[in-house]
Amino acid sequence: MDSNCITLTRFVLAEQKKAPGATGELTQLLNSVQTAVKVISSAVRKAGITQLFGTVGSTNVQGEEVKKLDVLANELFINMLKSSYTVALLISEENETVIEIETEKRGKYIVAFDPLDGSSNIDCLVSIGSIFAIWKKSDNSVPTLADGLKPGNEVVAAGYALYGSATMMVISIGSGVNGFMLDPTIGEFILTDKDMKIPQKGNIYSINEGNTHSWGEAIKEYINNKKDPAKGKPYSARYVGSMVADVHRTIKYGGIFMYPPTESAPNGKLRLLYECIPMAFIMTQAGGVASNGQIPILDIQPQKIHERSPIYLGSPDDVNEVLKTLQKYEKRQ
Ligand code: AMP
Ligand code: P6P
Repeated sequence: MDSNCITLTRFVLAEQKKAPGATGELTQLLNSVQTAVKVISSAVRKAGITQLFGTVGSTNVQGEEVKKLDVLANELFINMLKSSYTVALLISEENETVIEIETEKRGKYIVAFDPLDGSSNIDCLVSIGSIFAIWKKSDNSVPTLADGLKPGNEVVAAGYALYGSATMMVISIGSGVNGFMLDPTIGEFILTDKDMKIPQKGNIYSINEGNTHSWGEAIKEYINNKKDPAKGKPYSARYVGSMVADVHRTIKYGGIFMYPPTESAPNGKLRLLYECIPMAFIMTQAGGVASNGQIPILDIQPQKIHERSPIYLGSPDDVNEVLKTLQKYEKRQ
């Protein structure tokens, strides 16, 4: 046992001490997220035994079947964040409208989160995750919906938890990306992946090829090129169907993850505020690129809390290649 191990709690506190004038509110907020993730991790790992698999018989604002673990994860995030006295407004994938905070409990941060992403994979034990992004409210006025519609380039911190073969939290507070593995024997996240950086180029593409029929010509050409030995060593295809798992692999190994527009999702399927923006913030901090096909994800001005966006993210060389192909077809129109 390392008597001087860097826990997530210790790491965040050390980072706070480098921030002039910091009151400790952001640290408290990040620690409340950490607590929610630890409980979710425990619930996910024993869901089969405690009858937490299955559905609650309702659908959420996205029209998706709500799983029991979705409800638990959402309640955990809301309760831990509300009781941290650090947030003014919450936006959850599971809630149709913004979640307001009682005046006496309000703090200065706004958090958008997907409490359990990839929940269609829960019952077959495939990796799932939680995703969050944190902004600072610009003034002390009563929080309104407008406070929840900030662009990704105003994010203060973002992160995800991956409930995979191990539980890992990957976070960025604006100075790089760090990964922490949960040691269940002591209930602490331990720094295992310091200053994560994505390779400049990879050899893996990640996209749902079941949608091939409804891709644009540019994506069809790009994916065909990745498979064509005449164009170079073919890439490997990897697709989990849980954004957190696909993005984490992309950061670790390089390559590209894409969810382009499709017939059933003309603006892409992934939600801008609590999937695309946090993942784009982390990817950018890790030296990668994240675009909606036209502009960086972080530059998009959100209009609605559940709006969707196409997303192309990963190694700079790979994302820039797909953007060049998109622009080539754009010019032809
Ligand atoms: P606070 O008053 O503690 O909420 O912090 C004010 C600002 O200081 C935050 O919005 C961050 O920009 C910075 N800061 C505070 N805590 C941390 C931390 N743990 N890591 C990095 N930056 C921090
Ligand atoms: P599809 C999970 O439902 C999710 O929101 C993301 O985690 C994942 O990347 C995507 O949808 C998968 O969507 O249409 O490929 O099943």
